[in-house]
Amino acid sequence: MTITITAFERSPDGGKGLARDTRVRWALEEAGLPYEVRLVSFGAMKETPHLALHPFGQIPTFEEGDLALFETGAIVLHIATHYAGLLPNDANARARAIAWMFAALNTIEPPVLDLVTVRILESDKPWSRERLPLVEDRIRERLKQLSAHLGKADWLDGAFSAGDLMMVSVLLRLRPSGLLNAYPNLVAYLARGEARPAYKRAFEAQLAVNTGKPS
Ligand code: GTB
Repeated sequence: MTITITAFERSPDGGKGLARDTRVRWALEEAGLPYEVRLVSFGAMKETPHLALHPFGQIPTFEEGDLALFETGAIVLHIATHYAGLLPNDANARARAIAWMFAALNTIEPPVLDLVTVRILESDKPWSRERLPLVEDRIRERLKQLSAHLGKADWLDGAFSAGDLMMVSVLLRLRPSGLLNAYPNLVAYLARGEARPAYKRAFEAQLAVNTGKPS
C-alpha cells in the first residue's frame, strides 16, 4: 500500500531539516518503506481537504490505505509498531523506547519550542529579553539531566530506537542556539543520529524539495 506524507511546499528553514516531516521521512527510511510526498502551501494547509487530514492545519500527515494520521509522535509510533527497525523485540525494552519517544515530545520539546517562541515570535515584545534567560535555564536543566542519563552510551536505551529518532529530531532544533555545546556527549549523540544512512536520505529528500535539486 502506498504511503503518502505531506510536507511544506517551501519550508521556512529552506531545507535545514528542522520541519517535522523530516522525522517522519527518517522513520520511513529506517523501516525501509518507500513513500510519496504531497507538498502543501501555507494556504492549502488551512483549507478543507487538508483540514480533513489534520484538524490543526499543519504538516506532516501520513496516509496509508484508509488510515490517515497526524502528529509526528503518532505517525512515528505507527511506523515503529507496524514495521521492523525502530523498536526492540523485547517487550520491556520496547516500552522503554516508547517512553523515550514521549520524553522527547513531552519533556524536551516544549521548552525547545518556548525558545523559538521567545526568540522569534515574541522578539518584539518588551518582556522578551527578560523571558529569554528563564527559558534557556529550563532547557539547560533538561539537557543536563539528559546528558547525565546518556553518559558514555551511544543511544538512550541500548540499540538505536524510535526514542532516539525522536530525541535527536527534537534536539536538532536547538543546535543554532549553541545551548547544546555545553554537553559534548549530546553533541556527539546528534552527530551519530545524523550519520545514520536513513537520516541522510531523509535530510537529502527534504532538502531537494526546498532547493529544487533532485536528491
Ligand atoms: N505536534 C505536531 C506534530 O508533531 O506533528 C506539530 C506539527 C507542526 O508544528 N507543524 C508545523 C506546521 O505545519 C511544521 S513543523 N506549521 C504551519 C502552521 O502551523 O500553520 C514546525 C517547524 C516549522 C518551521 C521550522 N523552521 O523553519 O525551522 C521548523 C519547524
